[in-house]
Amino acid sequence: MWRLSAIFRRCITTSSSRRYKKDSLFIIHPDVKEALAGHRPVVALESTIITHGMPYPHNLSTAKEVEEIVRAEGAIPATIGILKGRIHVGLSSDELDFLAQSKTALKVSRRDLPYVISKGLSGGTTVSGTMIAAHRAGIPVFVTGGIGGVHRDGENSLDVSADLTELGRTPIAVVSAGVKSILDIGRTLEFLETQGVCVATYGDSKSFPAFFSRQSGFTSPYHVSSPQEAADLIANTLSLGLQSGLLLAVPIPEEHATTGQQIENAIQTAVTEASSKGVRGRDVTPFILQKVSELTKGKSLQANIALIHNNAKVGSRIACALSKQKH
Ligand code: PSU
Ligand code: MN
Repeated sequence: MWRLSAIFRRCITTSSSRRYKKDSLFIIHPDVKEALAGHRPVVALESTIITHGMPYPHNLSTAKEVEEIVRAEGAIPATIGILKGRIHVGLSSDELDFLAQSKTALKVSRRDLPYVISKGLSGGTTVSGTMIAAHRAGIPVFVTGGIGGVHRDGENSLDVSADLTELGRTPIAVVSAGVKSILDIGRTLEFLETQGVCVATYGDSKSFPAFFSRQSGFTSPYHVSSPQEAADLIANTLSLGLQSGLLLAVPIPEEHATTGQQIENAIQTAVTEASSKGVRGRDVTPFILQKVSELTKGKSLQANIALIHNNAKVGSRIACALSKQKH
């Protein structure tokens, strides 16, 4: 009798996640740890953009510039990535350098995490992978360039980024320049609605931005015009215990949006080439990004860098406004 009840107690107190949880899987950088403990603003940053989104050395310089912008705005940057099977929240300069030059780093979304960790591999975390780690570390604001979405022809291929389902299940605010027109923007917005994701454009436009251009032809469900208003959305998502994320879409600054039509043509060519070459699954987005940069002779890369800088500024201001609200 005693034995049985002891076993029963063990079963109800030892949930399977607790039994297998290893805190050493996460390494939180001391600066990030200190900021979180002091309830100071922290901004999470992804690393697939470093390992798969941009060529070396632009990937490294951009990653460092973005961290500097976050610091200049009064927040602490936490670039998230995987090194030898451990999830790092906040990377040192050498660690950033390693990921930027690595030829073997994997692209890590939710589904890749168990494998990469089991094998002790290294990788850049996508929006989905980064959201998971940021949430676990207690960082509600995450800045990136662009998120994944429903691919063109996605209604047939079912190529729908795990970023969208992650936004539906993890309460993190993702600050991005919207969705690239390499994707089906209309279906992406529909899917985000189904997933319960609160989508708002930041600034004075009501249009949902399309990464390289300020307009996508689609109106954003909502619109906020200050860091405070954006922080209110995040605070209320958290106080409602919604468990779903937010997408804050920041249009590319006007002065960098001029190459729109040229990039649009390059995207068309790249999407067609990806499909005729049989590029599939996780390779599609990196293939198209690289091709578009090549076709526009680096102009898309310059625009990409400019919008990430801007997102970092806006996201940091939102993180600062949110941290003031909480305390
Ligand atoms: N869009 C970009 N640059 C990027 C990505 C998307 O402009 O680097 C990366 C992000 O990490 C995003 C991922 O989470 O690609 C989406 O990949 P997929 O479409 O395979 O889900
Ligand atoms: Mn995909």
